[in-house]
Amino acid sequence: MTTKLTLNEALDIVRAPKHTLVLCHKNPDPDTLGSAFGLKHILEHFGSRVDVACCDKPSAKFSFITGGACTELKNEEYERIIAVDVASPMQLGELSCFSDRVDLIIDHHAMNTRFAPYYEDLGASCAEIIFSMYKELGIKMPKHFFECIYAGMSGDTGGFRYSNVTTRSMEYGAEVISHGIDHAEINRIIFDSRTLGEIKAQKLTFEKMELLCDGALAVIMFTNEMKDEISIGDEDISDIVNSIRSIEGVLVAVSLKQSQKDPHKFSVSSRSNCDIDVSAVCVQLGGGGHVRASGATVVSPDPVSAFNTCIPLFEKAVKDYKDKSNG
Ligand SMILES: [Mn+2]
Repeated sequence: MTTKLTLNEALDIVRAPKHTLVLCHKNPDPDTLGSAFGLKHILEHFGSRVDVACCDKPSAKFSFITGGACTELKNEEYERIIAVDVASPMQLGELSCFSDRVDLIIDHHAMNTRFAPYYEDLGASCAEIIFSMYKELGIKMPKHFFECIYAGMSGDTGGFRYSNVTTRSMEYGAEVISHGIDHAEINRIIFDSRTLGEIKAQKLTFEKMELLCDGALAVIMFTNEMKDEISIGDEDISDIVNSIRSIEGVLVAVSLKQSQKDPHKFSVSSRSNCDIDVSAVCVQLGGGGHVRASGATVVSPDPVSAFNTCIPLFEKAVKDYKDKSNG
């Protein structure tokens, strides 16, 4: 049984100066990174020494968030561990060994498994929560803090466009911008800039993807063999599900990515363009997330069996939705 904390209880933890490890979720996106590095500023303000760690290497384009800081786990002893934007121990990937030592979870996922004392708020991004902490604390923060927060807010809302955007998202966004950050440049980096490896991955994705359920379900299985073929790494395919999701007529997009470190592991990312709840499907696969953006990791001997484990569940969800819509 874990404890639900109030904002002030969470802030009491944050205020205590301690040598702290902040953990991000695997496949790091702007929200987990922006929340972690934003929180690092707050913790440092109160005299803590802070390292941020993630099991996967962040894309080079997010160095404006990390400031080039190492996000590999250092061989140090920490007095306190805080997880940000992490819905379950599984989402820590290889750092899940720390899950039973986490002192505080700060998260916005409705499906959070609450594996440690947690402070949650179901806002559009975890960065919104870090920003609400900053507001409550009434402290002064450097410009980089606001860049981190903006990156998280914008990343998880697709540039303040998704259905998760609330009036609070817009109000916070406006307040963050008032600190003189270059929000247009941050959005350009997140949404309009790709590494060459990502472009190559996108090209191969469009060649190899499959359209099922009469074009309503787009699926890409990205194998290690495909990565070798175009000399790219895992960091280049973190976002491929969003490429196929934009195809007209697609209701649900799913990517299955074979891990280079462990070829028997396949990470599933799913996006819904409608009311189909992809998190319900991902829960069946041992994962979870948001209604319209969810993931899981499946263990399978080979790509074909990974496909056969996952895709029929998504097909069923799409078919059920279509049947219901057709009355
Ligand atoms: Mn998030």
